[in-house]
Amino acid sequence: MTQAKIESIETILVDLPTVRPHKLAMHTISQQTLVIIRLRCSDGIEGLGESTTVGGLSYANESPESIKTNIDVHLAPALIGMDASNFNAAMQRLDRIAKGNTFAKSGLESALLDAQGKRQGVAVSQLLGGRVRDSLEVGWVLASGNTARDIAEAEHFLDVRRHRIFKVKIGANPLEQDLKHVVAIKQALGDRASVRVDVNQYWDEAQAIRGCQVLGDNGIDLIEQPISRINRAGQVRLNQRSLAPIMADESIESVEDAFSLAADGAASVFALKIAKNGGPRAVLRTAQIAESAGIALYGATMLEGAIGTLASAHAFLTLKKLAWGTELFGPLLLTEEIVNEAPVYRDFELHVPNTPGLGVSLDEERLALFRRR
Ligand code: MUC
Ligand code: MG
Repeated sequence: MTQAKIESIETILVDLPTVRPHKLAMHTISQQTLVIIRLRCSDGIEGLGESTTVGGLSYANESPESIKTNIDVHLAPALIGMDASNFNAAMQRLDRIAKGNTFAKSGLESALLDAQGKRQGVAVSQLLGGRVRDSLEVGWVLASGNTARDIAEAEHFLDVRRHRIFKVKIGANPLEQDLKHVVAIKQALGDRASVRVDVNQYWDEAQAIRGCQVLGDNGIDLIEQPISRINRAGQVRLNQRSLAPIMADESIESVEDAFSLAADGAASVFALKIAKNGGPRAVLRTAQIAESAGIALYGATMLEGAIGTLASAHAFLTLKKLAWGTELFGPLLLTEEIVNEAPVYRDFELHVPNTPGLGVSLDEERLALFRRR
């Protein structure tokens, strides 16, 4: 077999409406911008990847536009001409020429994996060592900002067997108001659902001490990123005193962050995101650190569309244990699809294709309709 080289890399911004405004502490999403990557190889094979973030620049230090520019100007030129099947050489070159930029790197690594899977006729999960399951439990994020509406949304998803894990977005409102909101949702759903919260770093330590106490006493199962990622000592203290487990999300911006959080004892659960680690292979390094440290795992999202969601899913399928399930619901938050094979959600789970690559292809007409000009 002659060696396939990376011939060209195209990045495409796609703006898609959401099914309802999605209110996070720092930003309300009513339109999500996907960053789609199309990597063409000299053997005619095309790999797809996605480098999507949320909330412009309000969530992380890469925006859709900076991701596109950094790939177009810096990362793609460094990859052109390289062996398309050598993930190690390609990703090590990117790490040499670019600090951080894990979102951009994640989409490129995903595209290389998709292309190689198609080339070999195997699923990306196979390239990652093999899947140990075919589907993943998927939770939903309640973020309408209204208690009655959140409860109605959760009841509906329980009825139609789509979700039974609900993560409530809080942090923007006064503490007592947010706590009342979450406790009311938990009381309405009772034992039929797992209710969790994501504070997106919006509490200070004093608020978090009270917040974690009330939430733990009221049956909330998991508390995600209650305080700033910068306050490591505070995270360690909260992790020691909170009844409900503390999950690190924003605290993990790299595999190295995962190691130091584990070493410090700053969280008992890690949110795994391909975008925060630099790709499906990179996120598995963070998972291995967690496994070695006895830290439990959750398959998290940056609200990617089908491509990024499946890239994450193929990695999560290979893990020994995913104790907290996943939140790979991104495609369900969007009103439009730009792929030919919409991800399959059934009986609380995402069913992941076992076809070559990621198992997804672009619908060129719909892409043309929604791509940014
Ligand atoms: C986050 O902080 O978890 C993931 C799901 C969601 O609703 O927001 C994102 C970001
Ligand atoms: Mg989070």
